[in-house]
Amino acid sequence: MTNLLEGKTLLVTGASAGIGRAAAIGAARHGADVGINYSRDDAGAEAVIAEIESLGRRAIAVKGDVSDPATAQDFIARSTAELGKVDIFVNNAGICPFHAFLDMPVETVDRTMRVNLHGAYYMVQAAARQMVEQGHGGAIIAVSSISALVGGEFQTHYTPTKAGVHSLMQSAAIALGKHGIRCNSLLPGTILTDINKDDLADQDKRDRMTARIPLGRLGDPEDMVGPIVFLASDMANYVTGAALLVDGGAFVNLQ
Ligand code: NAD
Ligand code: RM4
Repeated sequence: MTNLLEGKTLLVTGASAGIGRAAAIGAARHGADVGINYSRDDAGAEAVIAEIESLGRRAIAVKGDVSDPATAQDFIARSTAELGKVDIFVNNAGICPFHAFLDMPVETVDRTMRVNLHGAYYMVQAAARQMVEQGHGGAIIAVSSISALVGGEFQTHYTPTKAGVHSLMQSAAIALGKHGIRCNSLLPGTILTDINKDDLADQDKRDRMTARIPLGRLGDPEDMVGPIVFLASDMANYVTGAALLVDGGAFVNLQ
């Protein structure tokens, strides 16, 4: 294991499970102290904190719903008070309640936009303010998606939020470049987590999705760790406004 994040403090949202959990623990393995936001799962968050501490790193969990702007202020303030600073911010929290287009409930559209897009905006802004105040730059990574580039029949509310967070990274890269803060998007393909457990319980769909992937398998949260650590680390010093597709080749596989 490298120490690419030695001496850095990384914060990540929605990290009691899935990709966020893998990012939090993976960053600690690479030397970072870690603050996690989570919405509901106290036991999951406690387990992540225990694992990070067992690696000899400091960790804090702060509960809160990212769709509330106050959660962003609270997460950044309490993490900074506990861990001293914020060097890297990973915006990961997200939902995808799969549903058909023509009868999509208004509440489902609103909630998905509020969590995925508004939540990202408030969090990224709060993290950036802290980084600017500290005065030594930083790195921001948004977990966008392959769905920023391609559509989904049951994701008409979701895919615009993933295109939106990537667009947020592009504009933030411009706004924050003068402060030495890099902003990039991670575009995962289909990764086996709770978000798509029900959707992929449909074996036909699962087989179709797998068949599209040149590397021959769906992704695992652990597959996201290297790309996130790279974008977070000084190895990516001249990378900003970029998007890194991590999908086993699914996107390019037309025929
Ligand atoms: P997941 O369901 O395991 O994780 C989502 C996390 O976000 C959970 O910990 C959940 O509690 C948290 N969360 C949900 N609403 C929240 C809120 N209001 N406030 C705070 N936290 C909240 O699924 P995942 O696949 O790990 O998803 C993480 C991110 O990765 C999401 O943004 C998702 O869009 C993105 N993504 C996932 C895939 C995939 O195939 N799994 C692919 C591309 C992008
Ligand atoms: C991703 C992508 C995956 C889906 C998840 C929920 O962005 O569309 O295929 O399973 O979202």
